[in-house]
Amino acid sequence: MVGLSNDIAHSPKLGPTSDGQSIRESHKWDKRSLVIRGKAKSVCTTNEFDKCKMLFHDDMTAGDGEKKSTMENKGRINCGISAKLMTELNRINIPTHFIEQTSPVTQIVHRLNMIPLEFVCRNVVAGSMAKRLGLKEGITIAKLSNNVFPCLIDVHLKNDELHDPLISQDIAQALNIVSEKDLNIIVSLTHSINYFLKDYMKPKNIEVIDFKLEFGHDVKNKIRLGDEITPDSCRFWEMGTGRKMDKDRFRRNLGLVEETYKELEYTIVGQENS
Ligand code: AIR
Ligand code: ASP
Repeated sequence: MVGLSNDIAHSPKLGPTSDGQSIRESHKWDKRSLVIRGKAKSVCTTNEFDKCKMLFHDDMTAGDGEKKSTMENKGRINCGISAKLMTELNRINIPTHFIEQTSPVTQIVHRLNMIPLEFVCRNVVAGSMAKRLGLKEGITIAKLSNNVFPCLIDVHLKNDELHDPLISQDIAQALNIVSEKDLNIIVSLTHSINYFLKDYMKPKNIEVIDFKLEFGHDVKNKIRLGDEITPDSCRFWEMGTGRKMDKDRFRRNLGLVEETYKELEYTIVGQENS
């Protein structure tokens, strides 16, 4: 997946270099006005150096952009859901980029220098994990691990050309993409976000199967959650029935994509903004 805020500060060139040097170019804050168009969002600088504007689009892609479509109201739905969830996270002192929602499809966010990694937290086997390991979707990680692990955290390198390969935490450090200290902070934040999300969705009768997070440093070098938390980036299953309430409806041609996104918007944001 194309990282948005990934690019906003410095457009890191990723991919191992032939001489084995760090694959992450040194970061310099760019004072020019920048607009970065990603697959589902755009980010632009504002006249405040430490803030950006994020715009949510109606585009819908899957398979690293191979499958493309648009869905009416998707920008509004995802903008509202992410704003609500990140507001709740900020409230419980989990630092996110979110500052305020300024229109149905725009947010003002902290400007972040994104770490080009995706952190996937899994509570239940699904998607690529099921495929890669030949496991049935739906087994909890707790059951799979005889209660040793409540969840798993996978790390992927953000690189569309390489199809966001799964890497290890060691590789991420060895390639100098993230320091050990920052990695520990991110893993701890990911666990906290998982507790929050599961607790928040449970009374809504929704199980959090897995989700993908992206982090970056703000201008004061503090690590914050960036990007989005939406049905594009999470798997949500209705409890009891297992009905899919996320982007798998689009990825797997299950139909009722817009209806399900709207239902989720109503459940999380409380009302439709239309
Ligand atoms: N994800 C991963 N890359 C992009 C996204 N959105 C999210 C999926 C799913 C989780 O990460 O939406 O919630 C795991 O995805 P996968 O493909 O590894 O099974
Ligand atoms: N976000 C990625 C894409 O749009 C992967 C996915 O969600 O399936 O291609």
